[in-house]
Amino acid sequence: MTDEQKITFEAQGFLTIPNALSSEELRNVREAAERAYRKWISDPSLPGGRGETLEQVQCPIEYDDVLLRLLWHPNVFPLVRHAVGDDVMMIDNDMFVTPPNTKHTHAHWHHDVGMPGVYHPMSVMMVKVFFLLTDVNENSGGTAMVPGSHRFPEGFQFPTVEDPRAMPAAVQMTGKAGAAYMFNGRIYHCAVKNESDAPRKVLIYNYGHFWMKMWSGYEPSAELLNRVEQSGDPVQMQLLGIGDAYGQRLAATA
Ligand SMILES: O=C(O)CCC(=O)C(=O)O
Repeated sequence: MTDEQKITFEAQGFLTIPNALSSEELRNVREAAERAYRKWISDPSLPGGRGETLEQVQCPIEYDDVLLRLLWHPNVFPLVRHAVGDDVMMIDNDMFVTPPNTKHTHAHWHHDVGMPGVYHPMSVMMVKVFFLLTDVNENSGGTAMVPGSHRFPEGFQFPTVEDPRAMPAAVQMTGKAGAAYMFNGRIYHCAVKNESDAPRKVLIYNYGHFWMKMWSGYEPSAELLNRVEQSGDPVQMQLLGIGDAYGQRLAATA
């Protein structure tokens, strides 16, 4: 992380990474995402959410290694590792497709992190990365955040707003396909409704500490674990949860 990125992430609670993917990578990732989506849509037994305001393809890393490899993408993962620490692990991963012209948001204002027993304002428990697969402007159903809210005191009362856009001081995340952004899971955030005529497509990778449990339903399959174990790669193995709960951390050279 550059000094500017460190200060920005600490102060705002989020960081944008324009051009995280090269145009060739973006093309490959989009094709892989489309294949995964087609498979998922044709088989209702595959896990995820099939709602009017959101199609949520659960565990895209199980569908294609192109989607798996984004977990440790060299333009993004080092920033996540810096923010979370050397004991970083995947907590969940999703592909979100927000249909065009949604009637309301699929995610109102919330924090991702709120477990009791930890003073969250000073902690970085989770960091979530969004890779944009489509261009996202103010009207296309993107994430909004209150800058700095990851450090607001426990119990801070945000106003209740009917339309997510009415939250005072919020900023709307926009960007070109191929861009990424990452945020501290405690930041107050939401999605706005998609008022555009095009679907909004993102890949989401959520990271936490190795001693945490993965979100239920996101534990890697035996087949994937076996493959990653065979690779012998310490980063891949740790990200998928292979190791001792309280001793596992990446070496400086990994
Ligand atoms: O779709 C979005 O931009 C927001 C998603 C969200 O709220 C979350 O991942 O916790």
